[in-house]
Amino acid sequence: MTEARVKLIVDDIVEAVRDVLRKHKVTFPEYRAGFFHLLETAKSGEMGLLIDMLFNQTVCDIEMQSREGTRFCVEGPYFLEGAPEVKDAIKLRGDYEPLLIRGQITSTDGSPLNDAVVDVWFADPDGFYSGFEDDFPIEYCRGKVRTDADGHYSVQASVPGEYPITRERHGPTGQLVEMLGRQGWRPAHVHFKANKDGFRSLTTQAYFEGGNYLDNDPVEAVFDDLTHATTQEDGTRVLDVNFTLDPA
Ligand code: MBD
Ligand code: FE
Repeated sequence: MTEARVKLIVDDIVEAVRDVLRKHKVTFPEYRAGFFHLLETAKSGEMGLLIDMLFNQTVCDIEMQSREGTRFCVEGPYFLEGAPEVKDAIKLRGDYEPLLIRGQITSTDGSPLNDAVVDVWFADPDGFYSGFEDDFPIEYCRGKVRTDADGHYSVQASVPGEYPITRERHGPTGQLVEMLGRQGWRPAHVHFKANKDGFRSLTTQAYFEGGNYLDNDPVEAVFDDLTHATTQEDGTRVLDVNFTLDPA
């Protein structure tokens, strides 16, 4: 990002916030209340959560104006660069229901993409992400899988829990969600980030047809084209998710 671009955008953010302060004749005590709320959010380690909840989907919408293929969707605050490469199975935790996640990655022209690398990450059944909790190392509930010669990938995972942005789990952010009159639970979802040389990186999510909170996601990141029915195969639940990558 260039310095000129930082100046352009930050100047406009500051001006937009000042406009709101003037519009609502914000008092000094109100200003301080907001100030301390943001400080508390930072102290609780929830700054990423707050910012992504409010703004990540907007940036994804902008991204979609200039790309083809699978919808780009919220990355959220819980992606980690260092997830292990996995062959067939991701390490799992808790009282989980197995979920086989598989699919094919193709280019916008329909050709299968071999050796594409897909980061897959999801919450455990209790709605926790690995790498963000003590005793929940990043080898769990996340991994990098690679497509074969026909562009297929397949990995054993677990059905993710719904994710609470609630007062009980997240103090300041959950409180804000309540004050805004929203409900705080994210629907169950799986995150993906697909990379292949010569193609634009794709970050997206998959949701489960018939799941809770699909109509009132606090992050506003649910779309029909990202919502999938699962099937049952040899007693295991299967989520088929194909991705179409946009040539760079
Ligand atoms: C999540 O699990 C998530 O994916 C986002 C975008 C925000 C909060 C929690
Ligand atoms: Fe998530």
